[in-house]
Amino acid sequence: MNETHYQARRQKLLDSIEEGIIVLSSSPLQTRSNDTEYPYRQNSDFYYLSGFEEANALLVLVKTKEFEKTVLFVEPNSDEFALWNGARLGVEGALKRFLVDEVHSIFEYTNHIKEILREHIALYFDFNDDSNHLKLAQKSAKELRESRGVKRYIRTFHDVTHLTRTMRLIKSFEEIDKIRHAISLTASAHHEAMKRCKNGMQEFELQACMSYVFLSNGAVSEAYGAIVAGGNNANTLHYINNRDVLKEGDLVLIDAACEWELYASDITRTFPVNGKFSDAQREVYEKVLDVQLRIIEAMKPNVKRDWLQRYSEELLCQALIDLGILSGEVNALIEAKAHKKYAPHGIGHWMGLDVHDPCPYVDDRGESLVFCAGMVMTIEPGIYIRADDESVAEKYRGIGVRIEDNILITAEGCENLSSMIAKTVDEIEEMCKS
Ligand SMILES: [Mn+2]
Repeated sequence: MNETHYQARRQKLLDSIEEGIIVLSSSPLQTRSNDTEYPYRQNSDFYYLSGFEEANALLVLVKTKEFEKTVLFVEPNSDEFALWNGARLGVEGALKRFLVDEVHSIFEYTNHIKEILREHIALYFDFNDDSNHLKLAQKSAKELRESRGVKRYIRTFHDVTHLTRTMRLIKSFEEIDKIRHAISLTASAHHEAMKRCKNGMQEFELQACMSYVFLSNGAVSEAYGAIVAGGNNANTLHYINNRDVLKEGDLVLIDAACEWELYASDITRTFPVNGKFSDAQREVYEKVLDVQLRIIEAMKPNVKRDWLQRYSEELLCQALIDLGILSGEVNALIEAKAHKKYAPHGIGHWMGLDVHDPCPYVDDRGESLVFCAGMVMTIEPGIYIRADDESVAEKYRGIGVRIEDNILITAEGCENLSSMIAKTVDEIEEMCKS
């Protein structure tokens, strides 16, 4: 991705508004303990429009009927900071690198913002942005309203993320390349876990062997906290403790993936700790797999996301009936939400710069969006049967299965970007053996 990509995105954003000021902040640094911080991760919307990974920065876009302007505020370089942390890009460096009209020190923002806002009537920002920079912009807008001689002042606040996240729905080739790269490392990591897994290992040992694959291949971070859930732990949907023993005869569910240049992957595989599915495990597994394959097959342009969710619930409900876990008629069971006990979560989510990409699911009228080429969605059906659920045949108790892939909608249909990861019973047992 080069600077012209980011410039084109800013232009597209400006083209979508009539006039006004857009303010977007970088992520704040997050304290981990005392004076140490979590590794820094840029705000996805800010990054999408700027390509800038440093903290304490601000992007301001100006649009009037007569002209447009992009201003970046960055933290200036200092010898003191460089000594401890390495050099920042600084004002000159940022001006050289980015295709923006002006770059100023963030410390001059206070002086600039009032001038920038003067005679403008609309302010666009992220309603979740609680930075002091944004608060100052709002305060300046209020002061301008009350100053003498100001004819036009900010009268409307707009949610800029609705615009940026609508743009983020359709991924460019360059973005899809990054997602593909993240997935390729994640594929190796899942295969490594299948190969390494042995009875009696700790869940965190599998997590560690996956982290090794990510880090040793240059990924900076996991895309989210890894779930390595042996046996009944798989029935806790967000199990991230990963501190239990992997037992002979259990399945292990791994939902783990890396981020590559800020783009996520999100993959789940479930496999037997000892490398061989029991009959009951295979029955449940193949039901979930069948549901997943049928949903992916149905994904193509113009299909409504809502319809896909409903279809997945029908398939999961039927699977639960086939297994003898539910009885009755599919529509009535869905109406009564009976399947939610065993399949409680949605079928998938947008994925991109954020693992759960916060792009809209409905249009301005509240109608479900239809799939278009370039959208990326996870497909992750699961069936979860708690060990203490006496309403289910004993052989199924304690089994939790989820299978998750990352699907790109194409002009013709869709492409499973993670199709190289072992998934059928035979492929998984083969991988576990090697
Ligand atoms: Mn997911």
